[in-house]
Amino acid sequence: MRLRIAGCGLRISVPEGHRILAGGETTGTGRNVESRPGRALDRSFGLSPFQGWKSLCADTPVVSPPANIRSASGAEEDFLERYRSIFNSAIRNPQSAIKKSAIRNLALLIVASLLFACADSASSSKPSVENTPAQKARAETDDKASAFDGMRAFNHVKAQVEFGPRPAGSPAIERTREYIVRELKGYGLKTTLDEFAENTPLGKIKFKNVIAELPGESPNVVIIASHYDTKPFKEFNFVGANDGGSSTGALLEIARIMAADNQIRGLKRKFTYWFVFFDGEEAFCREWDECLNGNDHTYGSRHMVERLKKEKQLGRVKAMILLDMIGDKDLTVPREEGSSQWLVEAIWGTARQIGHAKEFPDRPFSVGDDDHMPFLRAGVPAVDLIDFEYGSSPEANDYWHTKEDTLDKISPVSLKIIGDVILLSLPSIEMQIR
Ligand code: 1BN
Ligand code: ZN
Repeated sequence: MRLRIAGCGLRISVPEGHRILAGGETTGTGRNVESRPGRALDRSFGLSPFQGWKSLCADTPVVSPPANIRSASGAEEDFLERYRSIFNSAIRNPQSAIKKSAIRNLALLIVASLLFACADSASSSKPSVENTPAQKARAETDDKASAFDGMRAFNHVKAQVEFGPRPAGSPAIERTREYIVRELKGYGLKTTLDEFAENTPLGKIKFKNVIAELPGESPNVVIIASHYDTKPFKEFNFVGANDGGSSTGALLEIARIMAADNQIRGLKRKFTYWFVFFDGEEAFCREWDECLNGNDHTYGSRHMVERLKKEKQLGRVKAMILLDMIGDKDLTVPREEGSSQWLVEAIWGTARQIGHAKEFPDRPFSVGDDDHMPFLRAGVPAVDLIDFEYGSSPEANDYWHTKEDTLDKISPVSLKIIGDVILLSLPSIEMQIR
């Protein structure tokens, strides 16, 4: 049973078998407290008084004692004893016992729950395991969105556009990089720069990939990535609101949410995550395959794969998810055919489940090449989420690589759809990785 408290959308739930009395007290047998299934204890909040209670805001996990302390530990016994005594005395002497002991304990519970719920409001995606059919059904209806903030992501796009054109090696990309690094470090993520130099059609250029790490239970890695450079054009100011800006904005917000899940809620993900911002995705020549025998592009992703191979670390990377051009107001992300199909199934399946089948249509699309390809070629499962219908009419792509790729074409709603779909796909992706 759940109590809703206006304000922060707080819900307080009562163990099965208990009812909420008119005065706010709870009653019941307490028999379900010991037997309730649940997920791991959120250690960061020292929750022992509330173990066994499903609680709080919509995105709060069931907080139950781990199996190893459920029957034996002193804390658990204390908890049970306190509630047994309240309920027993309530039955013996309903007037006085409920009023004194139960009200005091319920008040304590409400105050602590409020603190917990409000601290929790910046966090996001739910843990993946639902135990009973009822929990599964509830999870399916509750889990339609994450805490991803579309407006925050949009403001990151705006900030990038304000730096102006950001080709690899330019002063503006340096400022963009400083902005990205400042954000990532602000989320508490260990952030490193991988610097390298390559010959390009414009001579030797220095590139820098930005990598932020969120450690998980396993050293094995899932990469979520975007490129943050923009394509150089002499004839006009190309600010790449969608192409470079949108995916970078969305990735920063995904990183913030996942870091908050870890730091505020104490949730440790199964896998280590690397949030990777690639430099030098764009070709310096006008056409993608025009120069350097078709190698005038994807400088950052090719470098990362080569480096991981050299350092014998590539085997740790179990999946790579690439975002590219995902901010269009008219968001359409068809299934990228060259991508690993199990990742496509996981992501498009989640999109359908949470009500975004329109933005993630089931029809195929082939991008040919992008930053996911070096990973695929090296045997790493990878997927590209790219909306290549970015234009003046639904199927046109006439804003791509033009001066029309500006902030007014970008929507915080589209960015949030991408953020929600990615964050809510992760449990299914993690489950499929051995
Ligand atoms: C995506 C955005 N790409 C470049 N800017 C990769 C790409 C290259 C997509 C050629 C389609 C064709
Ligand atoms: Zn481009």
